[in-house]
Amino acid sequence: MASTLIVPAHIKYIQNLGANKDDLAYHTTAHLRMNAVYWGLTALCIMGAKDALDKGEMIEYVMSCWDDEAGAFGAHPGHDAHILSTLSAIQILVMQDALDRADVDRLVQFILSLQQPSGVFAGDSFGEIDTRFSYIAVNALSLLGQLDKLDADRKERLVEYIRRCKNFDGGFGGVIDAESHAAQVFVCTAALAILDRLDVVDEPMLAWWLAERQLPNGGLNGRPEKLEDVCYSFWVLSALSIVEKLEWIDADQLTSFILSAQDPDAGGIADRPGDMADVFHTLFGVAGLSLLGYPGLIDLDPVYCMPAELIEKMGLRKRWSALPRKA
Ligand code: 3PZ
Ligand code: ZN
Repeated sequence: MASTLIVPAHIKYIQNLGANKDDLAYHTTAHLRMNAVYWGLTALCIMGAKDALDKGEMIEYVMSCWDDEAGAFGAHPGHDAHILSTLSAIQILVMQDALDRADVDRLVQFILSLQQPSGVFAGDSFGEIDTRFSYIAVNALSLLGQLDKLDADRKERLVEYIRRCKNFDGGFGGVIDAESHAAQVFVCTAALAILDRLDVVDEPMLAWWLAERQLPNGGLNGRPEKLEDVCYSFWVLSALSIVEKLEWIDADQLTSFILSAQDPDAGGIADRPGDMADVFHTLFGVAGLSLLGYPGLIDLDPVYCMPAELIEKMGLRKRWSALPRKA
């Protein structure tokens, strides 16, 4: 079992993901491709290896996913636009310093068109709702420098909807009356941070609920009675970071748990030890390690899940804390 982060293996793993275009897996995951590119690129950035993928090719791929009818990005060329692939595309363009390629006005129109009368955002024109999409909307508007297009009335309706997703335990659910779930806690807390409305969060109660997610094996679960999973390292740690209570979990134990989910041969990180690695858990594993102060990694902004230096430079930094990076 690996006791350190095997950076070269993970870089190679991410480079290989796009290489086998004849693989069945490449085609069955086309609906996730734009997100996968963001997950891979961000993981590389955190490991200080941003240039391991070709920048020009990546930008052309993103632009080939533009859905001109909708005015936003799909997950793969020819796919319908969705807010999730649109945020990933914007994040990639920002990280590759190519946001000038985006049609900002049409993107803003697309995003605003998804807000429902209740204040919440849908993911696409078919109208599935979930607080995830509200976070995605404010994150995307903010990265585009257009958060002011969410006028006072829209903003108030959104904040009220998020407030109504808050539960007695301090956590948040994905819709009103849904049970608290760590991923929903992250999206609601991060959305409120971007909107400068952290007053809505019951911070001590939420930090307590988040700290209780750590299990005896060091891993974190997403809600009571569930199994640990590497991706919750990020959902839970980022929310704890925003409420400045990262010290409430045992960092050494969680670090060991994440490291034990690595595939030391093929590279990549799985949801838990022994399972198959994927790019999603590879990103959220290294993102968690970055917030835990793991040596040699780049600082991550937990609100945007992008390199902290970049978010700072764009003037978008919100309140959060990280553990001191170890030598
Ligand atoms: C995974 N999606 O709906 S998904 C995702 N999950 O697109 C991507 N932890 O087959 C990968 N579980 C792997 N590569 C899993 C993204 C989910 C999250 C599922 C998962 C993660 C445990 C069961 C939802 C941002 C975007 C999307 C999500 C969360 C955050 C799957 C199952 C679902 C999905 C994709 C593959 C196992 C990778
Ligand atoms: Zn997971």
